[in-house]
Amino acid sequence: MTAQTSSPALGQKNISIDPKQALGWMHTARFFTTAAQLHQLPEVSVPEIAFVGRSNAGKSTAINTLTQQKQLAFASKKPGRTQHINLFALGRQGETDAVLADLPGYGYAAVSRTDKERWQRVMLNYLMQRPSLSAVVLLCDPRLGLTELDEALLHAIRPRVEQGLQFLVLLTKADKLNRAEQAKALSIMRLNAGGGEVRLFSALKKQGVDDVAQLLWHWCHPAVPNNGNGNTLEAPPTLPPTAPGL
Ligand SMILES: Nc1nc2c(ncn2[C@@H]2O[C@H](COP(=O)(O)OP(=O)(O)OP(=O)(O)O)[C@@H](O)[C@H]2O)c(=O)[nH]1
Ligand SMILES: [Mg+2]
Repeated sequence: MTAQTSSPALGQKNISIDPKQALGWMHTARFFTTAAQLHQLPEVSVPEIAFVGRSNAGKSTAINTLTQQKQLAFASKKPGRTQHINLFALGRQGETDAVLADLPGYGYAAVSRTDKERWQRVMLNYLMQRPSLSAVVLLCDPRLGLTELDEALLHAIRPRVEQGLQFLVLLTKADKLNRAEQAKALSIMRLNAGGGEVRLFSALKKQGVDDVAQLLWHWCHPAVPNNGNGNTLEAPPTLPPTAPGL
């Protein structure tokens, strides 16, 4: 499905899941809930992966591409399309084992200053306090690079990354770059990503899709290295089940 191969780091950490299985798991995504305020979000007992980034970076499109669903998340040419935190459940019905969160983008010029500041506060509180948050996917259009708000976000999550929060920078719309520009964007971002993963991604060309699906699967199913028989075991979810419907 994609031009990219799995990263060596992924292979070293885990016995790599088959890309088809990872994509099958992503395809189980269904709408779970939506909230305008942090306190309206239900607690969840499974790993939550947040898609964040400036407005129009391609967050909703990336969710639709990874889940192979056309309209799960609202994507639009018009910036500011996503205005709530939307949660999607993953795993077979009744066996939710992860949640994806599509967040409104920041930096959209037409939004009033008060609304911008309110949203930035909500997002930073979400990133710093949400107990189930296990991974952050920061989407960045490599033609624009990291903005001041992206940098502020990276700074805000750093303590949680040090405590084990997984982190991926997705360089979106890679179809707009030639091969040399892609390689350059990748190496620049690797220097800035502070130890997080970095991948090129194109919803249009389906670039990076297999690799990212595998990475997210592994993050949500951390393998216990050895059970004594040379096999890997699935670790149970880290949080007790509390959320209704999960
Ligand atoms: N060429 C190209 N365009 C893309 C790609 N991904 C997204 N887009 C386009 O970028 C625009 C914005 O995409 P969205 O997914 O709505 O972006 P968003 O980050 O969710 O935006 P907000 O909800 O406003 O924060 C749409 O016109 C998409 O079609 C891609 O991989 N390649
Ligand atoms: Mg969106």
